[in-house]
Amino acid sequence: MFLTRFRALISATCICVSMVGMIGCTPSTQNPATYDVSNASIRTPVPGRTVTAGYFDFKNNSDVSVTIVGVSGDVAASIEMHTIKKIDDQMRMRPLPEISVAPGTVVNFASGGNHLMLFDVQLGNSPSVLKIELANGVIVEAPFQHTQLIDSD
Ligand SMILES: [Cu+2]
Repeated sequence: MFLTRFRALISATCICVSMVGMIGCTPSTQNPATYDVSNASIRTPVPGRTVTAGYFDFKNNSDVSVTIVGVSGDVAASIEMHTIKKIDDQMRMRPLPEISVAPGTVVNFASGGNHLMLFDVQLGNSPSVLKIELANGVIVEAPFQHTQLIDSD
C-alpha cells in the first residue's frame, strides 16, 4: 500500500517535472505554431558593398492581429524595414516603422515591395538568424538563407 502510494507520488512528481521541462524548453520569445516565417533570405552584398536587402514572408496563425515593429540580428549593424511607394511617378524607398498582420494572413517582404535593408553587413555561414520583433513582446527567430543577386543579363 505504502509502496503504491510512493510510486504514485514519484510519477506525479515526474509528470510535474516534465511539464516544467516542457515549459522551460518552449522559448517564451518564440512560438513557431503561432507565427510562420518562410522564404527568408538575405542577398549576399555586391562585392565592396556592405548594404543589402532581406526578404521573408510572415504568417500570423493566431486569432489576433500582430504588428511587426522591427528586425535585428548579429549580421548587420542595423536593419530597417522599408517599403516602396510611388511618389511623383517614381518608385521610392521609404522606412516602414511597423506593419500589422491580420489574423490568418501573410505579409510579404519581397523584391519590389516591402523589404529589409541591412547596413554594415558581415555575413557568416548561411543561414543567418534574424529576430523579428513583435509589438506584443514576442521575438520570432528565423533562419535567413544567403542568396546571390540574380544576374539580369
Ligand atoms: Cu530599402
